[in-house]
Amino acid sequence: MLHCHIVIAMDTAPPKPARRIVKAACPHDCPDTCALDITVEDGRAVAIRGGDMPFTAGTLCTKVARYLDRTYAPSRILYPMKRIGAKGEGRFTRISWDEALETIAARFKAIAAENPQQILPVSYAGTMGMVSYAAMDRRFFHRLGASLLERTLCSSAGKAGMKITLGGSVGCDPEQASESKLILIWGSNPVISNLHFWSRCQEAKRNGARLIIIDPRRNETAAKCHQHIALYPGTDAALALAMMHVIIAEGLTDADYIAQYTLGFKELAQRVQEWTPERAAGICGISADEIIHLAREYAGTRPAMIRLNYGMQRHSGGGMATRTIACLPALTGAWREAAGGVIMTTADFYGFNHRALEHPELIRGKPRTLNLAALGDALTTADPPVKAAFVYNTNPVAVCPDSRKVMAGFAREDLFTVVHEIFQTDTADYADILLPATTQLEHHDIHKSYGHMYVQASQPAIAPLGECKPNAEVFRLLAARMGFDDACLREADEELCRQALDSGAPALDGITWESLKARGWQRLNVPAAPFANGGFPTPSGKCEFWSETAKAQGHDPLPDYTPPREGPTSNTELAARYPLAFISPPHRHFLNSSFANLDFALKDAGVPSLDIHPDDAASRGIADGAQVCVCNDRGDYTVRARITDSVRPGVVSAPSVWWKKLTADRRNANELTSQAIADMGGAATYYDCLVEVRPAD
Ligand SMILES: Nc1nc2c(c(=O)[nH]1)N[C@H]1C(S)=C(S)[C@@H](COP(=O)(O)OP(=O)(O)OC[C@H]3O[C@@H](n4cnc5c(=O)[nH]c(N)nc54)[C@H](O)[C@@H]3O)O[C@H]1N2
Ligand SMILES: Nc1nc2c(c(=O)[nH]1)N[C@H]1C(S)=C(S)[C@@H](COP(=O)(O)OP(=O)(O)OC[C@H]3O[C@@H](n4cnc5c(=O)[nH]c(N)nc54)[C@H](O)[C@@H]3O)O[C@H]1N2
Ligand SMILES: [Mo]
Repeated sequence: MLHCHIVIAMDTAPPKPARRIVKAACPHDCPDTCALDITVEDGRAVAIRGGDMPFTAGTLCTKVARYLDRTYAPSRILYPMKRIGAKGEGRFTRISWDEALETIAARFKAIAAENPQQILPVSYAGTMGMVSYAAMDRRFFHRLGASLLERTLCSSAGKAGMKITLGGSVGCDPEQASESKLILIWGSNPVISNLHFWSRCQEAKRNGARLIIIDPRRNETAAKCHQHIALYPGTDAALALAMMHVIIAEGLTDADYIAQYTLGFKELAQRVQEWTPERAAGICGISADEIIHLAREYAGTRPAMIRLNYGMQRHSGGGMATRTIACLPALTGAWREAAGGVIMTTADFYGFNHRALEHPELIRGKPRTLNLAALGDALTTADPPVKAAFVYNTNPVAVCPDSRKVMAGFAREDLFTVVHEIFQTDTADYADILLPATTQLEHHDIHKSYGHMYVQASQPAIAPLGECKPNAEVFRLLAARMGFDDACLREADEELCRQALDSGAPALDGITWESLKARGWQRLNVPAAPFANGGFPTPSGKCEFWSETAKAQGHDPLPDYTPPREGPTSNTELAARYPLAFISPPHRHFLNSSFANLDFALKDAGVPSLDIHPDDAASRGIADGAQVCVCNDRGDYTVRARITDSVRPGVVSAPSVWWKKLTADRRNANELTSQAIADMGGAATYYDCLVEVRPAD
């Protein structure tokens, strides 16, 4: 009997669930764009690991290692909803997709009949996949005749600066950094925001390289570098000009590289003559000796890599600063080695077919362009007014500057707002119609990176949860409801992935959607040392110290220093009232405002805080751990003071971006930041911001 029972039990035991590994890519806005291996059992994702793409090599950051908690979070939006409370209150009731699409189409048709430019797409970088970021959505809004949006929150100043000097968003390969002997980490915090580049730095360090970081605060990375140069925010161009002064004055240049592969050396030499180390030292708040030693060490070490990152270009002069620093490696010939040169973003190496993805020819006439960095003004003062906003891939109420104005805009009763989201963000609370979005595990996408040289295919591991839909699907459905019959508004996601690769760019030779899917990733065909023999994508093909492009845009054709708009020496009137420079860089446990609603990240993150130097705290009667009010003319918020000499005197720093509604005073750092734009690229200037800090009563 017993024997028989066992046999029967074995026969009826459920079959072992089929286990498979799906290759995906991290969609988040981070230079690393990690390869992901998702383990799926019975239709459920059960594990996430780093994939075998060489740059990210199997490791993930602490946030994305818990991406399954994001995908399966109980707080996900799973169904379309309509608002039943006041704007901003966050009360909704479930509706069908049919009702949601019908409501949106009816409102869009009515508004478009008056003037379609009264409709504004509001999107940014919630996902960096080409299908979800800029494809069917662009086609839809172009066909509709909506206002265009300049997407400028992050990097457009730096990209514009790079374009002037190097011809585009190109540079050396960050993966080569392990072979460098000197790495300048400039306006960058790789331990927090570029983890796999930091692994390369550590390898280099073990091989005897020196690491020097240039940053107003001793950030998490600075603590692990050999030297920290704590300059005043927004003064990097002055430092670079003085470095060039020393390099040229002391004959430390690579005359042969300059002669063959650069333009305008004579004019540059003349320009930097006036930039003595003493002059720059006064502006940067560092010593002339620091500058002289840095210049000598930089020019005298091979290979030498500069890792520029976006922190240094979130300033009024961010474009010019990037343009200026980018001149350094051509002066010393650092480009000759694969592990030398400068890199801010690798994005332009890809050569994806953006025209095919976005169909700009669907734009009729000349619609106006509104700038996301000034969304508050766009929603409150644009003429003709914005009457409908379709928000996706972004949480503007939390992340856009001067956010009191952004909230005032979204609170307008006459504004019709659609939000397509994974979670009920600060922005979602203002939606009239709230639509459920898929996470990366639930849709196809194709990825470039801005911090390495690999293309990746991201494949769905699981079916969409609830009634969630990917971005492209929502715009296909909406196009159909609007009666748009263009064939390109019906193309499927995988078709879009193929089109991204179909550009004829040599960098994409041998890379097809099918070959990408098989392996998950492929390296671009870009040589290890791309500019060893010149060949820059500038009009002259050379590194342009003198730039006609800059001149045509109304900028100085030569490298220069543009002071901060809100600086203690450049704006003394404002600094008398608000003497502290306020920066609000990425938090270790958040990804902009993503993850900032998830229990695990909030638990690790603690409470909103502000780093302040002991001298600045003492003169204001601020005790460590005290609640302080940070204020300027734009707004104020309350945070806990952390007294630390990791920020230089005169600078305060508040890790960001918190969801407003999850903080005690329902505010965040963007109460303070300004809508003023940078010198280039229409870019936001988050870190060009003066404040005062006082004990909160
Ligand atoms: N954990 C985590 N990782 C992230 C993000 C996140 O939110 N969290 N965000 C992602 C995104 S969207 C981006 S754009 C990147 C951002 O990452 P980075 O490009 O590295 O930029 P930031 O972190 O803004 O700034 C880097 C450093 O610049 C410093 N800095 C500020 N002003 C100046 C200045 O005037 N000069 C110099 N030399 N330094 C200055 C800051 O103190 C900071 O330490 O990180 C990505 N990765
Ligand atoms: N004070 C201050 N403010 C800053 C910064 C700072 O350093 N300081 N950094 C700035 C920078 S560098 C950046 S890049 C911006 C980032 O600003 P955003 O691009 O707005 O980034 P997130 O805050 O991560 O919000 C993205 C939203 O997109 C949603 N999302 C993700 N995937 C999808 C999808 O497939 N479909 C849809 N429909 N939605 C999706 C996410 O759930 C998330 O709520 O913030 C800027 N704001
Ligand atoms: Mo960013």
